Amino acid sequence: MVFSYAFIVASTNDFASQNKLGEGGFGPVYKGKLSDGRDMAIKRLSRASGQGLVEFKNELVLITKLKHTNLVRVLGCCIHGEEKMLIYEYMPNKSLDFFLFDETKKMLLYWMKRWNIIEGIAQGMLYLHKYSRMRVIHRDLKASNVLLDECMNPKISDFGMARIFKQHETEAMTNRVVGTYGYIAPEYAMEGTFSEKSDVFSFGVLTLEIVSGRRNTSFSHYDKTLNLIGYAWVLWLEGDTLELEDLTLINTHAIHQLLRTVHVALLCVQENASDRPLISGVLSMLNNDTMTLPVPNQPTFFIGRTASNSTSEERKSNECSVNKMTVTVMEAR
Ligand SMILES: *[C@@H]1O[C@H](CO)[C@@H](O)[C@H](O)[C@H]1NC(C)=O
Ligand SMILES: *[C@@H]1O[C@H](CO)[C@@H](O)[C@H](O)[C@H]1NC(C)=O
Ligand SMILES: *[C@@H]1O[C@H](CO)[C@@H](O)[C@H](O)[C@H]1NC(C)=O
Ligand SMILES: CC(=O)N[C@H]1CO[C@H](CO)[C@@H](O)[C@@H]1O
Ligand SMILES: CC(=O)N[C@H]1CO[C@H](CO)[C@@H](O)[C@@H]1O
Repeated sequence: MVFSYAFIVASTNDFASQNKLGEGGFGPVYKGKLSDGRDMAIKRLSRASGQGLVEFKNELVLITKLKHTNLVRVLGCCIHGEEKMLIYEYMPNKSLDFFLFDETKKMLLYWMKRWNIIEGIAQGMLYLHKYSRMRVIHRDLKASNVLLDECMNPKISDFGMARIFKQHETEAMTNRVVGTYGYIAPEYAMEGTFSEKSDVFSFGVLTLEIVSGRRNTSFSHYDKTLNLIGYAWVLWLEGDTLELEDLTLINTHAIHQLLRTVHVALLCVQENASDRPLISGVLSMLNNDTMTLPVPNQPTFFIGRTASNSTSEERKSNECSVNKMTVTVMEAR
């Protein structure tokens, strides 16, 4: 559906700042009202992003064909000269990062909610990878791209970087690596190769964030350059996975489920893409308590971006996206 510019301007009170919901990957997002009274979210693509038209059309063509309860629905678009806007269904509870990384709001996400969110994201991905009529690689799965509906069900959004694969295609190369630092798989960051398995990698990072309520960024626990993956791995080796969980109220069944979830996440972030499961495998492992899980190989540890006061030497090595580390703490086992 095409919306008129005049309608959008009226509905957002000329993009008034009090109607601004946030800043997405390609520009600000505003809240407006549909003529039937329902709320809508308007993503106004920034002209400065320089990534306009191609991604816009990409997203539009893709997303209008995709329908799944764990994907956000697009209602239409608006094109006005240079201006391009996407109109989405409105998600009252914002995005996952808004809750997950906030000290008080994260308390609302008790374990069962988190588990439902992880499972829902996996279901949405399974649809993208397998059950939509196309095969879609999202390429930018992260907490801020997971929106929450009024019941806190997850909805994957932001298909601006997604790619459609032909049925026989299993991986593709690109010269322009897009995505978000910290979520992108090593083979994608280094060689530009992306596939279902690079989405699975991002899912693994996201799952560790959801379980721990902590960002992928640096940790001070053992070494401030060790990030979430490294941290989860070290705790897993030490049989200390529960330390990842930031909530105290949890019953025995939930502990079992939580350990299983972290185990599956570690399988997803394995360095060698062929060792990682497909998302269909991820779902069976998450849902079937009796299935034996393979032992994960050591993941690649990303070095977190350090504080701005780091030396330029350090900064240079941090910019290099992939780095292997020896974890000396393993000896403490
Ligand atoms: C990844 O695993 C596959 C299958 O086990 C193996 O053939 C390949 O050499 C491995 N790649 C690397 C870089 O280790
Ligand atoms: C769960 O996994 C076990 C062991 O792999 C398998 O035998 C069983 O059929 C699975 N159950 C379901 C419901 O898929
Ligand atoms: C860098 O900044 C952090 C806090 O922002 C501070 O604790 C640390 O001492 C600083 N390091 C140096 C080398 O200035
Ligand atoms: C946790 C939370 O903020 N939930 C809210 C989600 O949105 C619905 C509808 O706006 C609210 O009623 C919930 O309180
Ligand atoms: C170190 C690292 O990977 N940081 C990234 C974690 O994810 C956020 C997005 O949520 C990125 O902005 C960071 O760069």
